[in-house]
Amino acid sequence: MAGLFDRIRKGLSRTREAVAERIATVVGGRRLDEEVLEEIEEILLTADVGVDTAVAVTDGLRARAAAAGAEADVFDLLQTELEACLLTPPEVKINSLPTRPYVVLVVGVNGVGKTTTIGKLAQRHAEAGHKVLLAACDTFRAGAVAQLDVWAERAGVEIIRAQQGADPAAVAFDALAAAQSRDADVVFIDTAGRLHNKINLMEELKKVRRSIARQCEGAPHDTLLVVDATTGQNALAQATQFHAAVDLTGLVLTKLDGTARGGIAFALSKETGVPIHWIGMGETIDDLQPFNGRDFVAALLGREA
Ligand SMILES: Nc1nc2c(ncn2[C@@H]2O[C@H](COP(=O)(O)OP(=O)(O)O)[C@@H](O)[C@H]2O)c(=O)[nH]1
Ligand SMILES: [Mg+2]
Repeated sequence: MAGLFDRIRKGLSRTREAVAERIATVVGGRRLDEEVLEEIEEILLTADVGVDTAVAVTDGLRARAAAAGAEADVFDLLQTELEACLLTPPEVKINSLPTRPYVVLVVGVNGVGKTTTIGKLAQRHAEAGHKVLLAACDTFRAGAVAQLDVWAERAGVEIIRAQQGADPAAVAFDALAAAQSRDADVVFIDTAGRLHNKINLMEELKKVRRSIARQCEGAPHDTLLVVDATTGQNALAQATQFHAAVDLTGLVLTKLDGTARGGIAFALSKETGVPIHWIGMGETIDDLQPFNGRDFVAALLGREA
């Protein structure tokens, strides 16, 4: 779909300027010799793809360029090499939820876009005709429930609220009981932002997870970590530690519109082995799009869909 790809292209424009445009300048009709390869590696590193990915990609370019000789188009080679570094997410389950209620736990540090992402996903599911329930388990921050409320109203979906200071594990438990008795199709559990290196807060999150599993066998069916692309390498530390604590099934990479460091998508895939499910490129609902490695790389390199 051209419209969709254009949106991704637009969202990735700052990273594209930092990667594709600089690589085009460096290559500029030259052969892919060691000097050019080194400069490409450097450019990839500044876009936060991480050392492993940068080295793997330039090694791959070197090998492919040798095989293809003078015919090699560096952007064709880059597309193949970069795409190979990304993991394919499972098919987006909006149209065919495998079980009911399908429970999605959403975690991450403060301000990364958890509540916004839930609002956007709730709206998508509501549009698909699903009965959606939101569980406001961010009982820590004043105003957090009200913020989720706004999204619930906008999407026309139900919400289970809790008092500020309530035990988030108990709220999650109650929300799942409500989801079962009301026959909800999908439940999104919003949690308080927490630093990945605060042990007690990570323990609290594990407790939320256990509480969900106790009320609903097999749940959570997805545990999504939301990370802010503008934080660059710190996003990696977050992903590693949250994954160790609550077994992530997917990542949501937000705020790609505000950064030239979109290369973090590659480092995240490589280091955690957890696929990116969604990318966020702005604050409106259409700015959250399913992740597709091929389109992501094409948009990054300024190629056609
Ligand atoms: N530019 C941009 N802003 C975003 C994106 N996702 C979320 N935001 C904004 O980030 C801020 C924090 O979002 P919020 O959902 O409250 O984060 P939470 O603390 O993780 O729940 C809000 O102002 C959102 O509008 C995105 O993809 N791009
Ligand atoms: Mg929030």
